[in-house]
Amino acid sequence: MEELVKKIEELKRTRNAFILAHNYQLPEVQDVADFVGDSLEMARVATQVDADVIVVAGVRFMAEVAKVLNPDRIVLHPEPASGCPLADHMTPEIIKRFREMYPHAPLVTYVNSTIEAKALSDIIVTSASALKVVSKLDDEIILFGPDKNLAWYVATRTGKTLLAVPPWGHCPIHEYLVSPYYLRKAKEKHPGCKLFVHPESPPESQMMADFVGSTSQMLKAIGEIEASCYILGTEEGLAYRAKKMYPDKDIFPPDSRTVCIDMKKITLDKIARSLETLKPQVKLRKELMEAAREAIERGLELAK
Ligand code: CIZ
Repeated sequence: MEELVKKIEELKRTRNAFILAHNYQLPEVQDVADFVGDSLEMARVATQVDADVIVVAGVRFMAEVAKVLNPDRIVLHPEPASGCPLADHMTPEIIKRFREMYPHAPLVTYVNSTIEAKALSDIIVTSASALKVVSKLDDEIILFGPDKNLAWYVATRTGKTLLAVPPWGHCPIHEYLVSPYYLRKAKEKHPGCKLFVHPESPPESQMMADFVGSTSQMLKAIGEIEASCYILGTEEGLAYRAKKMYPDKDIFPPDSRTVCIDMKKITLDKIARSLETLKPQVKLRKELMEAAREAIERGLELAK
């Protein structure tokens, strides 16, 4: 592994490349990255880096966002099969049906969505920005997709009506493995720990939590909510990042099976190969990129 890391470091220099990694990536991928964060942070950093090549260690929609915000740079996604089942719930056909039924409601779309869905949306949010952005809107009825649990989280805190597009959209990891059943087992295994839960988790799990927030908000909250140990109710990669930031605290994922297989498809050897060959590059249709960029930028502006 040491050899591979050296090779990647060398390729980064020769290619003038920058590696962005999501908080859910494999530990060794997080360690080799120039920046690790959530998708909002990754999107912001992507626009500021002075690199010819951006490597996105994350799922497909994250690589697409990096390309949309950096259309003139080479954006590499080392494993194009790293997708997001949550994103796939919100198809253009479903969006059209809801738009027809609620022609006056804005469509606020979670960043975990396809480029086609983004291009049909008014505003793009992340789990870190959704609450702030929706609170700022004058509208009381809002179409929100594709995550029904995040819609519930925002609706309960803003008092607005968020119609989930589609009503069944969910992330399988959060829906089934950050469920009350696994959280109860985690609390039994680690008594006395604070329980943090991601808003992609079911309402019943959110109601059990000491804190509900995005990955970046959870990392911040560990520093603010005093405890000796924490259970992070989200994909297990975040616990690695958190332990690096807070070496004196005990931090656990809810269960060893809370793993997003798609996130873990990005490996060091794929990153090295990608930097060597400058493939696979993210290529998107111009009109899709332009429409998506408008919605993403509106969301970034409102998130300020
Ligand atoms: O926004 C992101 O990066 C995701 C997918 C989760 C989170 O809360 O950071």
